[in-house]
Amino acid sequence: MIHTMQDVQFNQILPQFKIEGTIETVKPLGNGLINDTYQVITQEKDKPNYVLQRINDAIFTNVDLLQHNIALVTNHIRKKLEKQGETDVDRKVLQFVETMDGKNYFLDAEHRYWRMMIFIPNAQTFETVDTKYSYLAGVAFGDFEQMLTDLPEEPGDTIPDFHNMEFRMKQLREVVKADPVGRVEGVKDILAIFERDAERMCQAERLHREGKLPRRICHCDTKVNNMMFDANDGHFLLVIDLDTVMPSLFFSDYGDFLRSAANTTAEDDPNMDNVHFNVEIFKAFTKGYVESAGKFLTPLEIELLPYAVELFPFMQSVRFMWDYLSGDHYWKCKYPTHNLDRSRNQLKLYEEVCKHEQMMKDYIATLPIPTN
Ligand code: GN1
Ligand code: MG
Repeated sequence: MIHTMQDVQFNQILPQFKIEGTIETVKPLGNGLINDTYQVITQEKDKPNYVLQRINDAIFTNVDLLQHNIALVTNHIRKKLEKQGETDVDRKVLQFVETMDGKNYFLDAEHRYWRMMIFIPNAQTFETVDTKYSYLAGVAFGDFEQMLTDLPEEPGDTIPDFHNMEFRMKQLREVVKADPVGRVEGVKDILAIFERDAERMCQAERLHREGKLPRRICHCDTKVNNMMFDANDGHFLLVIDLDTVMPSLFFSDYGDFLRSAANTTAEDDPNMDNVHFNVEIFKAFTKGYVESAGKFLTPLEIELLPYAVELFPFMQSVRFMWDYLSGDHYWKCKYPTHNLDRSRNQLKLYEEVCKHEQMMKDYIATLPIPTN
């Protein structure tokens, strides 16, 4: 039985949750860069396994709001699925486990926040997708957004200004000015590219201020590995990692998915020759997304889809650079220039995507826009 890992005393945390069954093992799970995630396996075949997560409260500073949002979203989706007569509800929406005192997270003596959910059996995630899964992901994220269009209350901002490009530039400029770890001199070439394109990349916020672009409830972390598919026949099951579900400009989900899925390599590959834009993945995802989200997107939002594909690698490059210049406090790094490599990689992807702007526009123009 494993009851300690690094400095974590699992035997003090696990009994705080209303778990069924006898715990057999606890082991690390997944590739999240923000929270620490563990799988909790029970002995009995007829009892569920669980996912235990330590919430990174340096990033999600209001854990109460975070968990409130997630409960709001999962309860809403569950109700919808039940109403639609869905038979596999437990594998189509996350279910959180209450603590002994009826809360949806536990604060331990060392001031660490924990939450627990039921492990979804017979399901899998992918780090890369082919065109078939890309299409399914497009439909799925559009449907996910659609389900959230009538939430009974608006979720709060778990990370204010999360996908706000103006804010990300401001953050970057502040750290460039302060240069706390003396890294600015070495990245002047990249900073010049950011400044060259900043205004164009900030157009979404301007359009929002002018009342032309609405804020919608988005997932805001639509990386490929945040979706689960059935392990047997591959059908789509659910969207996971709901920490950043909040009001945002719609680009968030569309653009961020392609940022990870349509990169021909991993976001931290240090060899820039490997970074290209996968046009087939773009087409498949866009087709699926427009088929589902096209029901509620405005003509301007559809017109701006190619901009969204450019925006997300650009924004991610700025964010990785900000963390590199700050001294690497935000993302887990495996070596000293890890964030710098990530930033360069995302900038290369941005430049590759920009070369395909006309192709993206032409392709989107061929897609039928569904009516509600
Ligand atoms: C973080 O939690 P994770 O690893 O799915 C980040 C995303 C970035 C991503 C880059 C809350 O996502 O915004 O796109 O890393 N999440 C947060 O890999 O900052
Ligand atoms: Mg994640």
